[in-house]
Amino acid sequence: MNSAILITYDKEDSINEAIGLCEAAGYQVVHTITQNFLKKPKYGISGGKLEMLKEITEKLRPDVIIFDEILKPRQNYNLASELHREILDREALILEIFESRTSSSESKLQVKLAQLRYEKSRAKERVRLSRGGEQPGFMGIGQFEVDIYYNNIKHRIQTIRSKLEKAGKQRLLHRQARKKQGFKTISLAGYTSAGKTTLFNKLTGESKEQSKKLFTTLTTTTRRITINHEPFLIADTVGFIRKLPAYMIEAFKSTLEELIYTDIIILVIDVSDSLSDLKKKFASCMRTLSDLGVERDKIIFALNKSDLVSNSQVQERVKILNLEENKKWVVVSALAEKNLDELKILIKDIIENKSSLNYKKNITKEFNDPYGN
Ligand SMILES: Nc1nc2c(ncn2[C@@H]2O[C@H](COP(=O)(O)OP(=O)(O)OP(=O)(O)O)[C@@H](O)[C@H]2O)c(=O)[nH]1
Ligand SMILES: [Mg+2]
Repeated sequence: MNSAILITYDKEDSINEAIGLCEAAGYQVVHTITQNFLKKPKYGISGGKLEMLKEITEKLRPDVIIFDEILKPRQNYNLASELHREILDREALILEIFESRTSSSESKLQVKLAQLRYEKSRAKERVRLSRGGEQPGFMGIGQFEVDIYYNNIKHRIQTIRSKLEKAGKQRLLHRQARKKQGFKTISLAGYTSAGKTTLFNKLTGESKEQSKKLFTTLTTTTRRITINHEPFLIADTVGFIRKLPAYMIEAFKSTLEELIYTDIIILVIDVSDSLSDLKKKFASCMRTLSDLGVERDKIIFALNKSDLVSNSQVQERVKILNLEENKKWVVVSALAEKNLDELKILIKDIIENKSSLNYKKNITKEFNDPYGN
């Protein structure tokens, strides 16, 4: 396993999530440095922290340094020149995880698209750095080559887009066929590691990989289940994460699009999270769903991992998430198979009385993501 020094925010939730991401990408974190502001212009971190980081890097000799924020090419370059190590920012790290996890040809294309867009957004500035002979690998290239490099990325993006469009059309045909056959569809959505696949397995009797690692699932799987003698199709999807730039969500759009057309979305929420994490993750999920254009009233909230918290803690969380006025939530434990029947009853009720219920809309407004994502 490769080793990494991690730089992240000075908060327990951030530290845990960042370590989770590092491990998911196959890095062992040998040291963590925290700071409450990571957007300083020159290095992201302060000069004092940089000195400390230099010393520790000398001593521990990690393979990479992981910076849990999005770095500009200039900042990345500045850090790399001081530390003589490869620097991975949050986006690059997530891309590495995605890359190692893809299995279907569609998800490979999606990840490639995200990588190219990452590359494209940095291409111009990287080339500008190279003008001063500063950026290794771009030394001494002229405007002509710069244009070729940039256009090449653009061209590859175009090619992948059209392939993905084709895959999207294929999905459309599948959807239409399912509709014709009279299947109602259910999709599981939620923050990464909330327990979507565990719930999927329990509802379908499957044994798809579930794990503590973030982003275990990248490919959508659909299975048939029966609820009260009625057949449904249920799909597991890629998890959400905060501070994901729009283009990455867009890269996964054809997969996530299923969420727009599905009859019911079960938004899986990990109730065992700390309150601040719970709120942030919830806001981030609601934002992503609303960005995708999902109708608010087809969401069921499944408060999962209830085996890890007390009843009163669950109630507190229901209040905090403002779910009380909304009748469409259920407390479950996928692992302990608790209340899964209640979940099924809720699904059935909604399908049967879809129009007769009146739900509160615009929950996203009350939960603005502090990171602006
Ligand atoms: N205690 C407890 N653990 C759970 C429960 N549901 C899931 N887990 C655990 O949470 C971890 C993540 O579960 P997954 O089902 O892989 O989560 P996911 O939402 O599919 O995650 P990604 O595919 O990475 O987005 C695993 O270690 C599960 O065993 C639950 O109800 N209770
Ligand atoms: Mg999963």
